[in-house]
Amino acid sequence: MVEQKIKVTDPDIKPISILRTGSGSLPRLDLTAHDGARAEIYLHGAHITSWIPAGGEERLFLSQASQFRPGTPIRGGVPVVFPQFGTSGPLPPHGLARIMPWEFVNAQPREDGAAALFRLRDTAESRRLWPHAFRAALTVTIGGSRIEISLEVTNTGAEPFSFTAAFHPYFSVSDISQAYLEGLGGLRYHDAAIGGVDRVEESDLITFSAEVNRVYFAAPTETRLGEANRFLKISKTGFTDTVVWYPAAEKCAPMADLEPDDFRRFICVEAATLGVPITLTPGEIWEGKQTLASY
Ligand code: TA6
Repeated sequence: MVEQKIKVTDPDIKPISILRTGSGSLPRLDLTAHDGARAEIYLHGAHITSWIPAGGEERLFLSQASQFRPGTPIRGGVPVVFPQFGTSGPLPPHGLARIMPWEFVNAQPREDGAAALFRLRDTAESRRLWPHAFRAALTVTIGGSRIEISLEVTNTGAEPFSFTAAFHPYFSVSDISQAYLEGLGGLRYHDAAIGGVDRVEESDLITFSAEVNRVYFAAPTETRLGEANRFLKISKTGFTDTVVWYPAAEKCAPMADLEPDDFRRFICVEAATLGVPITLTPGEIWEGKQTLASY
């Protein structure tokens, strides 16, 4: 395992980031804040695979059966979805960002934690699949009980383009049958699990027994994921919608990069913009954020 200490702005401050060789020999940044909050981020996809709040425990699910291979998405953590959500267009499912190698720009101590910046630009290969010039920047900021994940997309070309995007976090749960999600009551949603119908959410408290695969449109800034003994406040800005995905046993079983009973161990609550795609004119920038606070 190769370890390389990298950019620390103040020599008196202990290193906050180490670039390692992670699973599948892919490069991974290990980021630590002064208060002990930690995150691991693969340059492949700028994919966060671990987040441990200060004094806390792992809050992300990462599949033990995940592949770590160029061109293949990592299963679990926080996939970055861009410029296509799911299979809604001609690109690979959930777009290009999660299967491309990102550049690590720097890591900085912050007053209340630490931040790492990653960048992605269009390449000949990306333009073959999606013929647009873009720059994407992902910033991961950790500290205390929080993590903030920010995606900025710039149109660096001469023509406008449109895209859909999301953060697709897999939250670790100790027991899915005890977990509940609050804050989506009264919203219109599209339900892909039951034949693609549109409905209105009747309950403000969603529990997970059968498959859930829903896009909640014009979703509020905050939702809350509760368990018997812990709680996650999930906030977003810039993204209009919220996607909730729980595969249940039937959809989990055929997935080669999940263990058969992994459906018990995670729930995805995604900050997304898919109802109305984002359009950027040349030079224009869009930013979306998801912030998680663990209690
Ligand atoms: O966000 C929900 C979803 O689009 C589901 O339809 C489900 O397929 C999931 O994401 C995982 O997609 P993936 O391409 O990572 O297998």
